[in-house]
Parts: sequence; structure tokens; C-alpha cells
Amino acid sequence: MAPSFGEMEPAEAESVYFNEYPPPKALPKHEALARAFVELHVEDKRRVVLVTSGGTTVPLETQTVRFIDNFSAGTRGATSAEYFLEQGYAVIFLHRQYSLLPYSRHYSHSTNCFLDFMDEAPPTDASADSDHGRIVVRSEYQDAMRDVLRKYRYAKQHNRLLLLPFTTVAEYMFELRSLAKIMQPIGANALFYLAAAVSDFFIPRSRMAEHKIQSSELPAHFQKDNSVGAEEIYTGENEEKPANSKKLVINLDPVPKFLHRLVDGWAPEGSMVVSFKLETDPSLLVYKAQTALQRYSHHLVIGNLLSTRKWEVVFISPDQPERWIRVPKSRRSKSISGVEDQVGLAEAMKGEKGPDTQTDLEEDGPKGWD
Ligand code: 9Z3
Repeated sequence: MAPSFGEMEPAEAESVYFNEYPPPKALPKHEALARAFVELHVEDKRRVVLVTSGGTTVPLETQTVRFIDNFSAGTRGATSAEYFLEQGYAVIFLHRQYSLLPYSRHYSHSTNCFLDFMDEAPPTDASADSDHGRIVVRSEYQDAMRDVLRKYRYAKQHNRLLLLPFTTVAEYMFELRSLAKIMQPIGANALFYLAAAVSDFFIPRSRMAEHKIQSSELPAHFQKDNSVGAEEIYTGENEEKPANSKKLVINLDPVPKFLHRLVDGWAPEGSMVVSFKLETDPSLLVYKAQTALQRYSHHLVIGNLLSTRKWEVVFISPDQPERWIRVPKSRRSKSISGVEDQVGLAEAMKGEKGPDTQTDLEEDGPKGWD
């Protein structure tokens, strides 16, 4: 049996994984854009951050009809990118296509539909077509929108923000590797801020069905000799076979962990690497974040729980006590998926209690992760 990625040295896992996939079609174009962006900011000695954001898909078929996805909307990544821009960074925003984007996130998706911010003003000129008023921003949103618009335009005009989309987990890996290497000339002015929710599991190409997985048995003359039979790929067995339908069992491999390669090879010498750790079990969060830091020897792991991620995070860094950062109660955004009662639980339930500190964001400071 072929060794799994976990059993390989990181460099070997890299060559096996990247040889299995063709690079994404958009990669050469993205590389050219990134090179020009990096060149510009190296010249200006500006700090550059690569922010990754949003979820990754795991296709079930090469000609993909179905895929596995995850919850991430890209709120953390898009919001963080705005803060980095405000701090003078140039930002390469590697994001899941159609996830939230810096600035436009304030007026996109169903919760903040831009149409709700607009109005039709009464027509001003009686001689003009009296049925057509100008489209304007509603008066109560003028200040907030002007502020966002100015920041957005500043970032655009000064070439501070490069938006690069990906969709699948393989595309994400290719883009990350290329961008990190292209960022070499930035040296210690480079920062990697890995907020994307990257799938831990995938179907290797060698085991992936080319065509749409069929949900019912095909007549024999449709079954191709060279096609990988559904039984070989997805080892589902029907206990009691319902007529014309079969169970689908998906057999996934672990995605190789490339943080090692990023830290030890792809990223420029002296650059800073920040990764995120997501858990749902509060008793595991601190332990898993500490383990990630030890394993990859980078600079910072930011831990968060799915249910409280908009209101609290924990910083785990080498030789430092863990540090909790919380949005004060009065400023916590309402969240449908969040469970506010669970704020503080991961701290209370962590394995052993070491010395730690807590930082509450200022009551009137920058708005949190809403
Ligand atoms: C995070 O933990 C992010 O904070 C969230 C943000 C994905 C929770 P939203 O997009 O959510 O604002 O809705 N990202 C990293 C999660 C992750 O997959 N980390 C890897 C791991 O835990 C390591 S790089 O193994």
C-alpha cells in the first residue's frame, strides 16, 4: 500500500501532492499579478500580508457536479484585511471565490444586501422624464458608506489590495505555494495570515470519478471498462437495496499539512506566519492550538471556537502565556449561528491552567469580528 502523506517527509509529500494535480488554469495569471504587486511594494519598502480567507471545496468528481464544502463565509479574512490596510500593509487577499471581500462585505450577501441601502430620490427636473429619480444612498447610511467607500477607493487607487480567488482545496494549495515563493523578495516585511478554513480531507485524483456519480444502476452497455467502478471508489454497500437507488460512502484521505513547507521553505526568511485553529469542543481548543505551534514552529496560532469565533479568540505564541481577546459584551454583534453563553468556556475547560492574561477590546475601539 502506498504511504499516506502523514508518513512522508514534508518535501516528499509536496512533490507527490503537486504532481498529482494539474495547476489551476488561473495560476499563471495570478502569478503575474502577484509578481507585479510584490515588485511595486518591495520598491516602496512596504509590508505585505498574504491573507487567506473562506472555505475550500473538495470535489467528488473531476467534472464536478458535487463537492464537500464548509461553513466559512470569509468574515474573519475580509475584516482582517481591512485592518491590515488601515495599518499601511499591502494585502494579497487569497479568497474562496464569492466569499466576502474587504469593504464590499459591508454591502453584500443576503444579510447586508446593497439594495437595502439605496433609494430613488424624487425627480429634480420637471422637464426630464418625471418617472426617473436619481438612485441615492439612504440618508441614514451616508456617513458609514462614505467612510467605507473612501477606504476602498484609497486601497484601489494606491494598488494596496490584490484579490485572487480559488475554489477547491487543490487550487488553494497551488496558489499558496506560488504566492509564498513570489513573496520571497519581501523578506522580513512579509506576513502570512492563514484564516481560510482549509479542508483536512480530500479524494486523491487517482480515485476520483471522472463523471457525475450515478445514483441508480446503469444498464450494462453504459458501463465503461476503463471507468473506475463506483464500488471501487466509494465503497458503499446497500444493506437493503432500495429499488433504483444506492448508498454513497465517500472514502477521503487526509490533506497533507503544508504549513511545514510554508515555514521551512516557501516563505521568505524572517517573515512571520500566523495560522488559525478552529475547534468546536471547548476543552480541546487550547491544546490543539499549542500542538499546532509546536509542530510547525511558526510565530502565532490564533484559536477560535466555531460558536464564539465572532467574540473571542486566544493567541498562542512561543514562550508567552496564552492570551484571550474578547469583544466586550456591549459590542457583541448578534449572530444566528453563534452561542454567546459559550464565551469563556474554552478558557475554563482547557486541560491545565497556566498563567494567562485577558485583553478586552476597548468599549469604543474598533468594531470586533462582526
Ligand atoms: C479560522 O479558524 C477562522 O477564524 C474561521 C473564520 C474559518 C473560523 P469565518 O470565515 O470563520 O469568519 O466565518 N480559520 C482556520 C481554520 C483552519 O482550517 N485551520 C487549520 C486547522 O485548524 C490550520 S491552518 O487545522
